[in-house]
Amino acid sequence: MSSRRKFLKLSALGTTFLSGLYPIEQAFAGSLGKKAVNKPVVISTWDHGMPANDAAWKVLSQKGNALDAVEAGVRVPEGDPRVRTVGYGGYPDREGKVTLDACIMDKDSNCGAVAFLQHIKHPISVARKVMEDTPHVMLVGEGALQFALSKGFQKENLLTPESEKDWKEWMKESKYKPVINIENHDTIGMLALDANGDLAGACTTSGASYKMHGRVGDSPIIGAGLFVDNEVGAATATGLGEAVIRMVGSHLVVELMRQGNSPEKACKLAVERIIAKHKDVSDLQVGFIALNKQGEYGGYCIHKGFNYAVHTNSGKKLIDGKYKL
Ligand code: SD4
Repeated sequence: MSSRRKFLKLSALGTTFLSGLYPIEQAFAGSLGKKAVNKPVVISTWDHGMPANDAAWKVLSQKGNALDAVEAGVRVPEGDPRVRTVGYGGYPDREGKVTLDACIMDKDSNCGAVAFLQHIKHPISVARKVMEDTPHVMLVGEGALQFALSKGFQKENLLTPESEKDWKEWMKESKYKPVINIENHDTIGMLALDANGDLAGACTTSGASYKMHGRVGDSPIIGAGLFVDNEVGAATATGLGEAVIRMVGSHLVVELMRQGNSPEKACKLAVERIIAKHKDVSDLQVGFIALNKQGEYGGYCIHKGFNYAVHTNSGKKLIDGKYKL
């Protein structure tokens, strides 16, 4: 290329960079024939992922790391009583107790989780403390609560009058048949790729509404509700946890990406595996989202109705997940 043409091409790239539309790193990667890395990126399940992503983006856009971003992000729905299946205000189990599950995983495969945790508004932050301050990966129930209190978390009542009212209504018939996309639709799983190119993920929920006391779903199980491999990508799940655990869903999605599948294709193949292993999926909803090292992302679910939120340098959006049935 003549030096004049090179100059024109580079100055055009510079102008686009200044306009903020096309980060220069991607522009150069493209001009060198390498696949551009789209970073930072944060994606999360459902529409409450939009405000959660905003909080994560604040961290990412200031060159913060993916781990801090996902923790800050999912704390938003955890603390919002209007979000009825995460954290404070979440639907209780059939005994009227709000029991929470959460896990977090970083770029070095460090991970922490809590399950069947009561009275603590931000289980994701307790999960992070388990990861950072203990030799273990998971603490549950009373032990998790004692640990949280020892770390300065406050004991609170998480059952709001609204959730209590709905539970009492449910108790009249007490029929356990979760309504897909409604009673089971608010777990937040979040994945981020930071400016450094490192991945992390977080997943937090009050679990299936009106579950049996003591029931734990996929969300705090590393490999099921969340998995991160910094060489390949990350995935997280929402929907009926029992079906996700059976297939170790998020780990499966990451392994499918390792085999060369795009994030969306990997989620689709994992969903197909779940469908193949269950006789009747008419009432079964599962959705996955995934993000790879290039900053490509995708999602896929069994039934229509699942969506996920994305925030990149080009802005933020809510995407309807593609579906099988
Ligand atoms: C669970 N997977 O406890 C969770 C529920 C969920 O969207 O994801 N809801 O089974």
